[in-house]
Amino acid sequence: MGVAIDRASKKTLILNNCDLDVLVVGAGFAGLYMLYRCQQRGYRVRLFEAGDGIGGTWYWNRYPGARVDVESMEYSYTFDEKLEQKWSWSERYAAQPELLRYINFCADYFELWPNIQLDTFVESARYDEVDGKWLVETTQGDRVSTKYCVMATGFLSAGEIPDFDGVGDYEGNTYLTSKWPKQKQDFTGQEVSVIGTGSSAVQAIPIIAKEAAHLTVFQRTPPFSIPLRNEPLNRKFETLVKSMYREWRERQRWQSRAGFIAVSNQPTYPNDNSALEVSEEERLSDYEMRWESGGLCFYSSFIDLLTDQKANDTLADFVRKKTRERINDPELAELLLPRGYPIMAKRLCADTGYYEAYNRDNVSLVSVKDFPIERISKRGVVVAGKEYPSDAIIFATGFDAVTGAISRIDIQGRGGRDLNDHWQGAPRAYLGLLSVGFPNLFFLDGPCANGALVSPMLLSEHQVEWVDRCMAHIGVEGKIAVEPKQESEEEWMRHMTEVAKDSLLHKANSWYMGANIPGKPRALLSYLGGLENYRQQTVAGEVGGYNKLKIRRSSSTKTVE
Ligand code: N01
Repeated sequence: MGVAIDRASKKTLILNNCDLDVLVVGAGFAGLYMLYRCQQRGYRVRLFEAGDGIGGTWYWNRYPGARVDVESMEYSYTFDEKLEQKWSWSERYAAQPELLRYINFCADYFELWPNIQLDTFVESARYDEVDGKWLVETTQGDRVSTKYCVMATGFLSAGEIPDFDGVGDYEGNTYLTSKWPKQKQDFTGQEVSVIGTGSSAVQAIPIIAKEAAHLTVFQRTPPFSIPLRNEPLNRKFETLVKSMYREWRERQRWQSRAGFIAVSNQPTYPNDNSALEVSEEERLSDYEMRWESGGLCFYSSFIDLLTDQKANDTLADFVRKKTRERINDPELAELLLPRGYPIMAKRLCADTGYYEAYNRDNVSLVSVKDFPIERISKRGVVVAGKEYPSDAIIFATGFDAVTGAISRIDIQGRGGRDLNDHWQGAPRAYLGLLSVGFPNLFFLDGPCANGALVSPMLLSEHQVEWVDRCMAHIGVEGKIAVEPKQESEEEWMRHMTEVAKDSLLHKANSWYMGANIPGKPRALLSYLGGLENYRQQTVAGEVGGYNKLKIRRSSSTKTVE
């Protein structure tokens, strides 16, 4: 097939009528690993990426302060022991540029570049039942046919700016955290507005506050945020992890709730006790230990924190008390303290100096909970009739999460059925991997899997390996169509509902529920059964030669039971 990209000049070839075994869409961690597995199998494979660099979310989210909030030693590929030993992180939580360096290093190391085509946005994919192939078209004019198509488009990749009146008339500069310019932006001496207080804003605000003449933050829902406690990577900790990486990874996979086990530089097990069945002393001791460790380790605290409101309240009260201590002005603290929804029902934030930024004279907060942003004027942001003049407005307003990137592609399956119609009301996908009526179309980190609540690295590796085995089982020769049986998809959807029935996630308006996007149906987008359970369910889906799938070869229809 030849080389798709000259990496130095970034020139791409337009592919016309090219015939592939596998097309991978998206060059984040999941897509690149999928490409690697396909190359290892010797498939005719190509990866299309919309950006002019690889890295997915870490390519686009270049806003000041962007860094991962899962520990670097755990947020890295787990499938290659040599790579694990070779790479060394500089910080406990790597910043965006270092993550991008790591991803590019991996692409070099695994020799992925020849099959990566950048600057290529997939516009449509239509299934041709006669040939058993997907016909894929891109905005730059490629037309390829492919037996399998793997959507590795990411669950936080479709950035969203709310439809504020007047944005088009605004005379200052606008920014979207999820599509930040490549060049450093200098806010020195400027009046800057930030809209939103989710994870992105919480990271960006303390840094922009130090630069801007004045920073105004528009907050609709106060987040729960835990100090990250980032630091240069502790070399003893690195040596410890590297000396037991296989065991560490197995514990991440099988004996953690969300895919990470490091707490205070030690491997730990999740706390399987109820927060309500231990003494207050024991409960507070667990919370204190996690607060001191920092970051997201509260996800592996008491087992009922996300299913029992009273248990949840104990942690929410603890975090509010700690947070209050970080804010000098008690009135301001009341505005910043999260209330009215369970802690962790929206994604926890992890910050470096977020609340302390509000102790500065040049930072002010405008609550838009009761008085929403009215419009954007020529000069700034208008709330309750008052204009807040701004030289720059930063939209830290999040994503059309989980389904957004897929739904922006025109996907038509068997009989011309539209994927957006199939997912109307709520997305449906067996194991989060395949949907009825869309043969040979796999989703990675998509809806109905547990991308939202576990370490995405572990989930995507597991899914890639599942897809790889499935494709190898079925093969790439001849005419093939694989999709879930109708009853398999329905059974998975029932299971998803069953495991979520006691969850407190329903009590918050979050991207987990699609509730941050006006008009998006409110539905749980992710599987809440936990990583270990998901892995067991997917492994069970492979027994008996994938007997939950309908596999058709050539012109004969063969249902593998
Ligand atoms: O987006 P968000 P994000 N008027 O949806 C507000 C991951 N991530 O980009 O909460 C006023 O969390 C909205 O208000 P509300 C992580 O999984 C990870 O920050 O809907 N405000 C909210 O405050 C995270 O969860 C990392 O009431 C409006 C904000 O905009 C996910 O990405 C770093 C509004 C959006 O927050 C998304 O995070 C960054 C309106 N009309 C992100 N519309 C790390 O690894 C929206 N908002 C550290």
